[in-house]
Order: sequence, then C-alpha cells, then structure tokens
Amino acid sequence: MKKVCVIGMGYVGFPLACAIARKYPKYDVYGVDIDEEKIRKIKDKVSPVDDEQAQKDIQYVHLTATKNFTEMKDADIIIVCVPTPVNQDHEPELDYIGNAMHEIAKYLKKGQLIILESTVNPGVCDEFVIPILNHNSLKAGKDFDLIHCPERIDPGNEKWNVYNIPRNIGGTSKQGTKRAADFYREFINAEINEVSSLMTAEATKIVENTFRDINIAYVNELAKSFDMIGIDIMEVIRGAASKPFAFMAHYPGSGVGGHCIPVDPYYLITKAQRAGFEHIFLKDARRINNGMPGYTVQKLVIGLNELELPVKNTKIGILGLSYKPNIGDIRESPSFKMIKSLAKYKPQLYTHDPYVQDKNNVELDKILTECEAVIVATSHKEFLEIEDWKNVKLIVDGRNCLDKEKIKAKGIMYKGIGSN
Ligand code: SAJ
Repeated sequence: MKKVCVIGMGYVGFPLACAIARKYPKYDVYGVDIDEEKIRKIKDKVSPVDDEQAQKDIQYVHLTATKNFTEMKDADIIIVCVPTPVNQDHEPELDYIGNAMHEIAKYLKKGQLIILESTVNPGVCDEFVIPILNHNSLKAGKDFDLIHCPERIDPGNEKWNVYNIPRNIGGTSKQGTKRAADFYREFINAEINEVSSLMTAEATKIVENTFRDINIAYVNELAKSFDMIGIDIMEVIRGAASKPFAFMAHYPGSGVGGHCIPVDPYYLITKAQRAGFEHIFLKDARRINNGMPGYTVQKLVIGLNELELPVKNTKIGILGLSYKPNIGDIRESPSFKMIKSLAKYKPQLYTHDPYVQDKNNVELDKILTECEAVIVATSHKEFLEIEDWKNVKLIVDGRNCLDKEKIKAKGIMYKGIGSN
C-alpha cells in the first residue's frame, strides 16, 4: 500500500483524491485542507465542491480527510492542488504553494513524488518550488522528484471530468516523470503526455487558457464593431462555425470570469516581461475582455435613455452572479464589475442568482414584477425558461442567450452584445 496525500480539497484536489481513493487499498489517500468545513463535509460523505462525479465517488471511496499536514511524513506521493490567484497588479500569488511546499519540505524522504497541479507560470517550479524543497540534504531529480501536472478540471462540465481528461506531465527527471505518468494512468482513462521539463508542462496550461482568452477577446471586439455596423454576430458565428476545419467558435459576452481564463494570461505576461518581452497581443485581449462589463452597462444606459427612463432610481435587475451558467462560482465574475460600474448612476439595483447564496439575492419574480430593466449576466437555464417578463421594458442580454425575436414580439426592448 502506498500513502497518497492530496493537499487542497477544492474543485481540483477533491475529485482527484476521490479518483485515486477508488484504487484503495493499493493507495491509501489522505485529503489535507486547512478549511475545517471542508474536512467536516468530507467526513460526512458530502462533496465540498460542485462536482457531480465527486459527489457520487465520496459515497463509497476510502478517503481520510484531515487538516494535519504531519500526515505527509510517511507519504509516498504528495499532490498539491492549492489556489494560485493573481493580485490586483495581476501578479501571480504563490503564497499557498509556498506554504504547502514548506510543510512538505519538513517531511521529504527519498523516492517521494511531489506533484504540483496548481496552475503556475513557466519557471515557478524551477525557480520558486525547488529551492524550497532542496533546502536540506535531499535534492530534486536525484533523491525525490518534483512533478508538474497542470489541472484541467472544468467545473460544471458533465462530459469531461478527472477520469477522462488527458493530462500533460513534466518533472525533474525522466524516470520520475514516467513514474508519475504511470501513476495517473492507473485512474485516468485518457492520454497522459510526458513532456521534457517542468517549464514545458507549465507552459502547456498557460497556452491552452490564453488561447481561450484571446479568442473570446476576438469575438468581443467583433461584437462591438458589428453593433456599429448593424450585423448580428451570433448569426455570423453560427455561419462561420459551419466550416468543418480551421475555425473554433467562441461567443461575445459581458465579460470573462472564473479561476483560469482571466487569470492565466497574466502569468505569461509577467514571466515574459521579466525575460524582456512584452506580450502586446495578450495584454490587448485582456483589456478588451476587461472592458466588456462596462460595455454591457453602457448598453443598458443607452437603452434606458431611448425609453426616456433615467438610470437614477430606476429599478434594475442583474440576473446571474456566477461567472458561468448552471453553477454557483463567482470568482472573477463580470457581474460584480457591472454592479460596481452601475453604482455611480445610483439605480435601485436588485440581484438574483439561483446558484449563489448571496445575502442580497432577491426573488426572480420580484425582479420581473418591479424592475423596468434587467441585465442577463449569466445564461443560467432558469433565465432561458422565462416566459413572462412582467414589468420589464428593457433586457440587456449579456450572453446573447435569450430568444430575442420572442422578446421583441412582446414589445420589450432587447439589446445583446453584437446582436440586437
Ligand atoms: N466565455 C465567453 N465566451 C466564450 C467562452 C467563455 O465570454 O466563448 C466566458 C464565460 O462566460 C466565463 C469565462 O469566459 O465567464 C470562462 O469561461 P470558460 O468556459 O472558459 O470556463 P472556465 O473558467 O471554467 O474554463 C475552464 C477552463 N478549464 C481549466 O482551466 C482547467 C478552460 O481551460 C476550459 O477551456 C473551459 O473550462 C472549457 O472548455 O469549458
């Protein structure tokens, strides 16, 4: 039996710990977290995160939840899945990783695999993590291995989960990388791609998420251009997407939220700047995407103006606080940027999100009955099903997710993002 410690029982670590725990007794898995609420939930066989597969797994896997880092002293494999946020200067914050690695360094032993799944910019493993682990007689690549296997969990995705998403793995030695890859192959039924170095593995994750950010920025800029020209971007994207090769549809919206896409590009921008290169294109894409909440609010102000309604004191509803549909995750959510941007107009603002426990949440029916204007900020399925918009005279569809012809036929003003 091998002891595996997974540090960080969040949306990455918990599903991973459950997947490995299904191999019990070959692997005896410990889920380590500082959050007592998470530990309690796991002990009660309840998933601490919104993950359907993990909620099923926890019912029957053998997984020990603990806040005790000393459990790592006799671990064979330690997997770090802690947050890597960026600060307001868009600099990656490595405190969580640093704390975890300092704890691990206390219990390092020969032959251990230390695997980092958290997203980091290229160079963090070599320049930040290894110096922490190497502080005593044991050396990475010789006595133990540091491995990087970037996480790829997509919260709320019903098709792709920890068992079937391919992974990239790089490490401090070829044999260490192979050992780690073979370990992942025991519970992941997908390609496990061994790459030549830690930095390569770090770069793959940043590139895949930066790719998404620039493509979203591309259609967001098109949406603003088409708003001026009078072309419906949604119809054009549908048309372009019929091309069976060399086109990949992305959609304009009121902004880019989440724990990955708006964050990861800054890792590469910062790293390259330190190496003397300015990523003009990546920075422009971030600027375009960061401007979308303001653009959406502008659509609302223009629409109220056309209805000769002042924004001030008008009752306005924000439908959706989560950054993506049908889950309750508010990290970097554009909704909060819109709320902030609207505040200066002093409206009477109401918010509603069926997936987010928020003290300001107002019943949907109250919003539809009392508000004259709404912004649909998240395409939750509940909003797509609304038939009677009651008192609403203006809908700004931040996700172009509603049936605009049906809404217009009811005499309601509709404004989308590049689609009116
Ligand atoms: N968004 C757009 N237009 C698009 C796609 C997304 O405006 O065409 C917005 C969303 O509304 C959201 C943000 O971007 O606010 C991020 O959306 P996302 O679908 O990328 O959701 P995430 O952040 O959960 O992204 C995850 C990522 N997974 C990991 O990083 C491990 C990402 O790599 C995946 O590409 C993405 O899921 C996915 O494919 O669904």
